[in-house]
Amino acid sequence: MKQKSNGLIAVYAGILLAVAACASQQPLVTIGPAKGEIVLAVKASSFSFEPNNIKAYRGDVIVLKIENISDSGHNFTIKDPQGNALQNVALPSKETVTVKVPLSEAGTYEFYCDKPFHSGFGMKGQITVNSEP
Ligand SMILES: [Cu+2]
Repeated sequence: MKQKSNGLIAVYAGILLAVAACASQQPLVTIGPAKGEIVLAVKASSFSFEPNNIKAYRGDVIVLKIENISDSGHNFTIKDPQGNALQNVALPSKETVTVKVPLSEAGTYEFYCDKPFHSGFGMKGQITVNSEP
């Protein structure tokens, strides 16, 4: 009985480590300033967006071409720095969806998949928007 529960703890620890690894922040990708639209290709998979750590500039419009390379349906939700949802779009399996987001203010725009548990598994990221350089 005691041995059994120890094994269970080891399994949970392994899952936690795997989730922590998935959720790790990727290298920073800087785009702009462009004084206009900037197209950025993003890959969605189970459970990540790549890139997920983006730096951009106020006044630009980021045009995300999000390709869901996984066999599962996902979602892309992005919020402005105040936490208001700007976009909430479905990402069907093996399809590419275009999402346009005007970056009208400086601050952090968080994005994530709104399916249950997916953001907790690492399916999230942010666009840090700076004032013009
Ligand atoms: Cu998802």
